[in-house]
Amino acid sequence: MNEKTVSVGRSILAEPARLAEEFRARMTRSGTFVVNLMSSPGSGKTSLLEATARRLGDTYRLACLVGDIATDRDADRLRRYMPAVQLTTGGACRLEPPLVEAGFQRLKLDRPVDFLFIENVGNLVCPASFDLGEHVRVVVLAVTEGDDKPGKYPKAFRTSTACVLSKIDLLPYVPFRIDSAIADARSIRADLEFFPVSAVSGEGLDSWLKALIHYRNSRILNGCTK
Ligand SMILES: Nc1nc2c(ncn2[C@@H]2O[C@H](COP(=O)(O)OP(=O)(O)OP(=O)(O)O)[C@@H](O)[C@H]2O)c(=O)[nH]1
Ligand SMILES: [Mg+2]
Repeated sequence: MNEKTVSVGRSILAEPARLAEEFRARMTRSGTFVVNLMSSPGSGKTSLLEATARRLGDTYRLACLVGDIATDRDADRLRRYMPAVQLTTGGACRLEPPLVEAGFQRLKLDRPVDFLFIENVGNLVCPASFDLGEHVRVVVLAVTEGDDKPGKYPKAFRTSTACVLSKIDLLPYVPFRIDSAIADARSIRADLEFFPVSAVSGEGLDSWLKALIHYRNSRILNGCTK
């Protein structure tokens, strides 16, 4: 250790991890199922949430927190369907638990919601390293991004339960082989579940919504914390 090194004697990730655990436990107790959506910029996270909320909003109470480096644009889009708070990171490439907690307080919910969606900052690298207190992590991969991406960004796929293959209405126009993308991702995480979806045509939404409800029922109603 040189004279410019300060030893703190513990992991700098220990405090965020503790906050995330506490948040998840609190959400479980209140019956709120938390979904952390990750993807590279523009893969269709907000569009997926808009389409999801249009369908789930009649039956379930929803809210969302949406992370971006700058602007309130995504929260403005999502507020049409559910309470939404924008978390602007001012340059940081991912959300972290203290920002999520602050955003949750800003939602000022008068009663617990059934689903809390967290749209992470568009980035396939940094968000994968931070547990936000979610019950399920979902990685979105657009067919326009290339079927070779899982192997190049393995942590996002290794740490996710589900992968939404988005923009499938564009499959006729791009050289994306769904089977290759699935095989690549499953070589990283064998039990990853896939949901090919188009937020534009609505294709695949039924299976995605069914899975969301199933995840919530199995983790919240059965009292499992993660
Ligand atoms: N054709 C097609 N376009 C889509 C689909 N989903 C999203 N898009 C388009 O893709 C672009 C990006 O979509 P967003 O939903 O803003 O993507 P995002 O992942 O939230 O983007 P960031 O928050 O900036 O990372 C927009 O022009 C959408 O209209 C889809 O299913 N099909
Ligand atoms: Mg977005």
